[in-house]
Parts: sequence; structure tokens; C-alpha cells
Amino acid sequence: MKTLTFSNGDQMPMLGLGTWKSDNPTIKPVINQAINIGYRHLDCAAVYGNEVGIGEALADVFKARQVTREALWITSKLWNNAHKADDVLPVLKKTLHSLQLDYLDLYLIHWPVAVKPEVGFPQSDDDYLSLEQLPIIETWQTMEACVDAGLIKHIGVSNFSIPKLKDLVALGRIKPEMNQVELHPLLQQDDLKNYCDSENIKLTAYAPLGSADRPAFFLEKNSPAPLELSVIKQIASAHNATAAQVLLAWGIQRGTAVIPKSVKTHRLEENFAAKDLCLTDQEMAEIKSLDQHYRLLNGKIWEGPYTYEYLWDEKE
Ligand code: NDP
Ligand code: 1BO
Repeated sequence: MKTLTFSNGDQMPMLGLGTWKSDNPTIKPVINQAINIGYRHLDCAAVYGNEVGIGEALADVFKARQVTREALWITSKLWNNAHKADDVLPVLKKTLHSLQLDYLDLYLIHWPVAVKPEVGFPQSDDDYLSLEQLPIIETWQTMEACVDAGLIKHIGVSNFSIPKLKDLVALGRIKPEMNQVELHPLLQQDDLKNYCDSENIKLTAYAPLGSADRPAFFLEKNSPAPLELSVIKQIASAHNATAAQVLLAWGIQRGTAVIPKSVKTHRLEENFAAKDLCLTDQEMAEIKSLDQHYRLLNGKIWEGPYTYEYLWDEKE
């Protein structure tokens, strides 16, 4: 398995398992199967509501000595309602308790979007706090303190634009080591990738298969599907592979981690096998030409101050 190497030498497997949209009873056997198949990187988040099920599965695999804690890379994310300095540590401890772990390999600020602590998912403009009211650097400094306390090995962000990363790089004591963002052939984000490469900030591709099961509030009419692109299907056929495997191999070959989600054993196996697929330079060039800068998760669910432009620092 290829890995991304962090500045202290820690290695994150480039192919991991996404866990969004799987409830506690569903995810528990999936984690067990995934570990048996060979997955060593799990992407979790408090807001996914399934860290208890993941924790139970992890406790089982450790007890059965299927794998050691040190052999796994486990990421989780701080939800939008816990950005205040006093709220970060309690929710991190809750995540660790649910996952039955002593530490996380990586903890990310899930979105550069803050809502009031009593709000889970915002319902009105009044539920939000702007980034001027609650600057991300305050959240970041508390994340830094959690690294110092030994609860997290690495910290990073998710859904951050170049200007928002630049602010953190300028103001933080610890540089963000990861930005987890939507990446697939329809949204390649070359400028963001070039900036992150120049700052040694690693990228993880979420929705690498197009997130077909994303909730209705993220769905827009007639949105394209990366798995259905004819170029992807043709390349798959040339390798006797599947479209999903080509999308994942493309992400890895581009130097990003990929975290496809599946709850089906045959797809867990299919997706994991993408680590061995090698695309030609010509195929990589063909896929490069598919970019439409099309965001499947465009953040329009956020309201209040969080317009598209304020969130992504780009025009729609
Ligand atoms: P993915 O792109 O991973 O797509 C998941 C969908 O693809 C599911 O419907 C799944 O169905 C299906 N699928 C899985 N494997 C295959 C296959 N081989 N062939 C065809 N279909 C397949 O979307 P996600 O949105 O889940 O993104 C991946 C992960 O990224 C998330 O689970 C989460 O961990 C993370 N994420 C993070 C975000 C953030 O804001 N930081 C935002 C979005 C995602 P089935 O399960 O039935 O197989
Ligand atoms: C709103 C949560 C998106 C998946 O990480």
C-alpha cells in the first residue's frame, strides 16, 4: 500500500475507508470486513453518528489480535458546533471514548463553518457564527493544545480554500498537515493541489466515487456522476478493471489519499484492489481533460454568512 509520509515520518495509507452515511449497526461488521481485506485507514467524524459502532468493531479486532492500534490510521473530525476554544477538548474526548481509542492519528476541522454550540445542523441564519465572530485560529490553537496533550498525532482541516489555508499557515504554531476536500475527475482543484504541494500540506479526496448516496440536501438536479464518464469506463475496460477502480487509482497516482465509502463486501474488495492499478501517462492526461470544477457537495446547505463565495473564496 502506498503511503503519504508526514514530516515526523508517520505514514498514512493512501487508500482508506469512508464511513459517512453508515449507522452504528451497519458500520460495525463493515469495519471488521474492511480490516480483514487489508484496509488500515479509517475516515470518521463525530457528525456521522457512528463512532460508537466503529469503536465496538475496533475493540473486537484488537481483542482478537487481527491488527494492532499502531498499524491503523484513524482520522476524525471536529463538528461545526464545537469551534469555540472551550468546546474542542470535550468533543475530542467524546470521539475518543466512542472510538475506544487513546489517541487519533489525525483530527480535522470538518468545515470552515461555525454554528452555535447548541445547534447540531443549522436551521436558520441565526444559528450561525461568522468567521469574524469566531475566528478559525481560536479553534486551531485549541487543536494545537490537544496535540501537545498527546490526544492527537496530527491536525488538519477539511473543505478549506487556499486563502483560508494561508491564514492558518501564517497564524498557527503548527502548520495544517492535511486538507480533506472533494476531489474526482470533475473537480480536480489543480490550484489548491499546487498550493498544498508547495506548503507540504497533504490532500485527501472525499467523494472520490461521486458520493451517489449523499443526502437529498446535497443533491442538485442533473449533477454529473464520475462513475458514468465514458472516458473512465473506456480506461477501465482497457485494464479489465472497474470505473470505481480507475477513479481511485487516478487519485492515488495524483498523490492524494482516497477514502471511498462502501458497506458492501464485494465493493470493499473491489475498491481496495485499486491500489494495484497503474494508469498510463496518456490515461492520466485523458482524465485531466475531464475537469469541470463541478462541486457535487457545493456547500450550499450552509446559510447565514456562509455564501458560496465566502465559503470557497471563489465565484460560483
Ligand atoms: P463516495 O464517493 O465514496 O461514494 C460512496 C457511494 O458509492 C455509495 O453510494 C457506495 O454505495 C458507492 N460505491 C462504493 N463503492 C462502489 C463501487 N466500487 N462501485 C459503485 N459504487 C460504489 O462518497 P462519500 O461521500 O461517502 O465519500 C467518501 C468518504 O469521504 C465519506 O464516507 C466520508 O468518510 C468522507 N467525506 C468527507 C466529507 C467532508 O466534508 N470532509 C464530505 C464527504 C465525504 P455502497 O455503500 O452501497 O457500496
Ligand atoms: C455534512 C457532512 C459532510 C460529510 O463529511
